[in-house]
Amino acid sequence: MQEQYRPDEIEAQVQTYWLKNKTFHVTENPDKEKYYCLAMLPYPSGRLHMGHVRNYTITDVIARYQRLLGKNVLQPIGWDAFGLPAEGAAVKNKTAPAKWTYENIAYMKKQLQLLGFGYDWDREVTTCKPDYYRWEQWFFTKLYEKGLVYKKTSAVNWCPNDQTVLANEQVIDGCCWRCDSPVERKEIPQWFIKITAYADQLLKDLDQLEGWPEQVKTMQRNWIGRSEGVEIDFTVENYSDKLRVYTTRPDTFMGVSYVAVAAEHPLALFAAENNPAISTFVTECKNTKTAEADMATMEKKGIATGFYAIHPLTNERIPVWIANFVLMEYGTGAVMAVPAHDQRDYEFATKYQLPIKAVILDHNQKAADLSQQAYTEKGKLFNSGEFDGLEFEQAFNAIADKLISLGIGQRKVNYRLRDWGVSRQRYWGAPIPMVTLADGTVMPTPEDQLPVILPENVEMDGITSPIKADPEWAITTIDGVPATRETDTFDTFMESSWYYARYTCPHYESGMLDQNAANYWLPVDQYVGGIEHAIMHLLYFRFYHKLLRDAGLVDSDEPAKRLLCQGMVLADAFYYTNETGGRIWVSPTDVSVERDDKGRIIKAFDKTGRELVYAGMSKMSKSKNNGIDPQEMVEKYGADTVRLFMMFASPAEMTLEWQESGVEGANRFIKRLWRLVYEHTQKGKITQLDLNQLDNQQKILRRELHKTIAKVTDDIGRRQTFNTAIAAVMEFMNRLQKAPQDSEQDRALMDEALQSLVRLLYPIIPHACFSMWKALGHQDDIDNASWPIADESAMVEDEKLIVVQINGKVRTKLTVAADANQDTVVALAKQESMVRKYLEGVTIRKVIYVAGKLLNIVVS
Ligand code: ANZ
Repeated sequence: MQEQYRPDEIEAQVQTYWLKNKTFHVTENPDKEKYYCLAMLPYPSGRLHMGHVRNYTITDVIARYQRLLGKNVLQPIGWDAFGLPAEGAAVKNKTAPAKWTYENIAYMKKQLQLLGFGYDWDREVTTCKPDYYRWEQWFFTKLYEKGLVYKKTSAVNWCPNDQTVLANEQVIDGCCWRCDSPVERKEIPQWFIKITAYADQLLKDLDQLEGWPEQVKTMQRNWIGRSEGVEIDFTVENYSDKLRVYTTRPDTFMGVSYVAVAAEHPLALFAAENNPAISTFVTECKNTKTAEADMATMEKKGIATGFYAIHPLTNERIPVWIANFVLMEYGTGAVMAVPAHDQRDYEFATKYQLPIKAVILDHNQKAADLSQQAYTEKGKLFNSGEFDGLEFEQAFNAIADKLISLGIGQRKVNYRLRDWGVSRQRYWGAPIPMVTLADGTVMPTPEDQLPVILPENVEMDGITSPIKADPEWAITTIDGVPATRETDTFDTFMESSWYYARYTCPHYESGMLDQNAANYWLPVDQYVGGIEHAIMHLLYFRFYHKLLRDAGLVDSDEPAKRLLCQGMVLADAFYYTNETGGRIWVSPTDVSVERDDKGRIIKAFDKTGRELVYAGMSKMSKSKNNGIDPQEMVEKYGADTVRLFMMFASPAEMTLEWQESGVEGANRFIKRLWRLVYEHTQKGKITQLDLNQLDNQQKILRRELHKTIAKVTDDIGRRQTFNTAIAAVMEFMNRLQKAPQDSEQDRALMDEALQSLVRLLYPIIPHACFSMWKALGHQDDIDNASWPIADESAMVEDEKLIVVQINGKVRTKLTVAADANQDTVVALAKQESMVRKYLEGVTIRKVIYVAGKLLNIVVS
């Protein structure tokens, strides 16, 4: 072992060794308990950023810990390689998206290896390769055959100048990113997967996911948005069809004062036929269609249709309006408006002077004040005839039953979740494997023609997808019949929805999944990723697992048992203001700072000495130029230091503030440990630890050691509070460094301690621990060692140190048996000269004893 800690040397050596020996390669072994530890796969953007490093470090720590527990640990990695950024980069750099992507992968793979993550590289999956997406295409055709896939026209962003569809990211302030023309909405046919058929299961099974953060489950529940309500049919004068509305508040039925329909509703279209004002309004709504999230806050607009519906219980005539806040895609596309108790209806009614009729009493059992807003809470009914006095539940049921018995109502469960639109009009994605025959028949590409390969060697003009621009690409024949291929590609969420399953059998060629392998490894035991994926990715991921299950490919209901969402990485941000008032952000690595005595930044300067404004800590981002390059940090301090700092600086789910001083502290800690191991091993042979020979101080040190082992085990394994685990090790290290090394038993104890510490830290700083483990005398690699086990008997305190006070003043300290009672402790105290002295000639008034800690004798 070298005297100096040289991370550059040892890390390179150990990494080469791991790669050469395939240390982290695993196969299915039924005799061993499996553990599947997975990080969300990266998009190959070009370079790793700190967010990646944090994600993969946490995952690697868990994987290595589980490995030392003796489990068969699978930790794979791959590349989410399709996607829009590659197209932009290809145009900019005059290259092809494939080439750009593969180069990035090669570079980032090296970076991952430099960080020492224990991946099974034989399982690397690259989603843009045909051997991967062929199965995605195959599965899609199976879903089509099952009736879970359909085609529907749906709106896209359309640039009229470039004659192309734009992704949402390519629309900037309502204009095309390239030519700045105003973007229009256009309806085109697109493919959908029926995720709504699984809405109930996706909701219900959230309850199984005990190891998932509540926050994520709540977000998924809200996204699925189950609601129970009633559909009610209204008769409309001079209109042959019934007008069906969906409401979750049938209790407010007697307060309905108008009905509102969506601009695309058949009644609206019918009304528009002979009315130019209505027709204009309908077109306007179509072009300014807003996201559902904005519906509550957007300005309410509408127009009367001139039609009247009949309230079935009061027989009143109520006007039918078209309103921009009613969505055609939700419920029936029509609502019964109750402005007294619904805020949107209220705003609309106020604007267009429609009647507002209160039917729910407020908390004081009075009619609520409706002068400013609707009263939306539930309560007792009034103004509702036979239903007066009923509370929400009773009212809901009574009115629903009444409408059902009249044959104009039915109970209905609705979901906010929409079917998954998977068509993208982009090039860099997996081609959708559908064909249209000459006679117009649409069908899936037959299995023997899969995969439908995306050409990689293309030239991008930056406007049209090369497979759409090429007149040849789409031409094919199916059983001799001419046919054209679909030129749209899949949403890239498709690839990231099932990669976790393919990792279990990445080279399997006879099918999408090898069921033996898949069912051995799945479900994932621990999934780690960013909270930004709480909804879309994690929902598709869960959905896909159920699809795979129903196709007989996996036998579990959910893809991942436990989920950890790591927090963001923040760094200081600095700027100065230029002549035109713009902010120029300066990278924190180019800034020198002055701090006050609390360590707060008070002044900052760039390299030229210009004074900068300190803008606080914020998420590392390009826009604030405050990203810290992980590779630079690894080159400067070593991967182990970066890993240790990241795991120590804050709990995994919380934000992490990048502080170079903290990184230096982490580095110093490893050096100290290294030094301790070095000095210990330099002293040569060690005798066997003999518990009977240990003196009191040695017993205490050993107790601390085993308490540390127990705490670290619980912190890493159960609580996943890695930072407190590290803090415990550091605290123990401070004691250990001061421990005498005079006797043989001192040294034996030191040996036990170091052997344990090196394993406790192995998940976090694996390279240094790999070397130290060898130095501590092991032939075999630490990667195959077993996790230290806390010795229960060592943790039992057989003696306690009692502070003895007379009238609250400390007079002495006393070592007593741990199970000594108050009388024994008092008797022992009285024998001490320091105590006797103060008890002479006085009367004991009171004795206060805090078991195992303190004895206070009150005298006068
Ligand atoms: C009358 C009413 C009275 C309503 C009241 C609410 C409060 P959730 O819970 O999300 O399912 N609604 C129904 N379809 C709609 C559509 N296509 N576009 C916009 N709004 C629609 O919401 C159901 C409620 O949202 C329904 O209950 C309906 O308004 C409205 F005091 O009916 B309610």
